[in-house]
Amino acid sequence: MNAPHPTAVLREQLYRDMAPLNLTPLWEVLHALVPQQPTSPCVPALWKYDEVRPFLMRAGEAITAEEAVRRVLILENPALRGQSAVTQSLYAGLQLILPGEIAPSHRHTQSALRFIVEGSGAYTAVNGERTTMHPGDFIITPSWTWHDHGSDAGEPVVWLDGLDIPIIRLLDAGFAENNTSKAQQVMRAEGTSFARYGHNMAPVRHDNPPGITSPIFSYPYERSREALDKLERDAQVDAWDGVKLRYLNPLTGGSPMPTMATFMQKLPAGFAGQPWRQTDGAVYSVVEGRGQAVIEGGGQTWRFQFGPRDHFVVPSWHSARFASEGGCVLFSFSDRPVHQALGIHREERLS
Ligand code: 1HN
Repeated sequence: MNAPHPTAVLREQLYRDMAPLNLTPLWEVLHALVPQQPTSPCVPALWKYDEVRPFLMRAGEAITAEEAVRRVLILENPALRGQSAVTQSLYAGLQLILPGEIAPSHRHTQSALRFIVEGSGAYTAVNGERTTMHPGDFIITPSWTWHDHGSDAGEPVVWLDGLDIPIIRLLDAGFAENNTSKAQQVMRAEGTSFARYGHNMAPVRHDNPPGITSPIFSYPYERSREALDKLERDAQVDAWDGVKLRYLNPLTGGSPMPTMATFMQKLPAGFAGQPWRQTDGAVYSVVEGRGQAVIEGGGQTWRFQFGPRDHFVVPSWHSARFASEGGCVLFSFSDRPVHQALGIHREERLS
């Protein structure tokens, strides 16, 4: 047997001797620390609503919204089990509220979005104003705003929650507080914020200077759908995205909240999209119609057949392309504003 090379011995001895001082050599990990391109540990994943819904309803029998505080089944990335994360930076879950229930008022530094998946008539209250939920509506709960949910509906209501929990955890900047009352007091009539800021107009002397979150907290599906339909008919359809719009903070042109961007897109009937990739991993909620996503990364290929209310995730720097025979509508969210604020956002259109 050959004696170990003297430099190898020297190095092993160095590593062992300095370990008690919490010192470790960079040169052993440099390549992994600074990869030539993103090597996300996340994997693409699909949650079929038909398979998930029975478990949501069982959760409805197992625990009340009030006892749970939030009755949610977390969509965990299969490669990140136990981390309550759908990507390295984002959390996603499906929340159920049953008729007559209340999810009590609280606030936290994590920002949250809601995308209504099933049922109408539940409400969310944010900063003193209630908004009634309808499928396809997009609702925001900005950082540190009081929020509670309730339901006077005659049916179960389910929505997708998207939060920046892993980002706030990374920064160790999480604070939370419970309200003294279960449901916050209503201070404004429903629809006031939308009337003030949701029609390409704003109050002349408003007390809301442009801030980092949108003054609109509910973006109705009706309006988004109308815009997509018109553009599908009358404008050029993008070969990668179909017809895709992003949601706005109308006072700044930026994203509705500082950590998450949201999008709604329509793939016309017969659409067979070109592939793309981007550094922001994204979570999709299928609103209407059916289609196919082909996602590639790390030498592997995933093919997802999706239909209404299904959810799927496209991790950072995986290539993705979409196709739809009959046409479909997709909502999505990602951490793009963070990438953009840091000047590290990249996207590529492949073909
Ligand atoms: C939260 O406050 C809600 O308000 C939903 O509906 C999911 C997950 C983690 C932490 C807070 C909500 C949440 C959450």
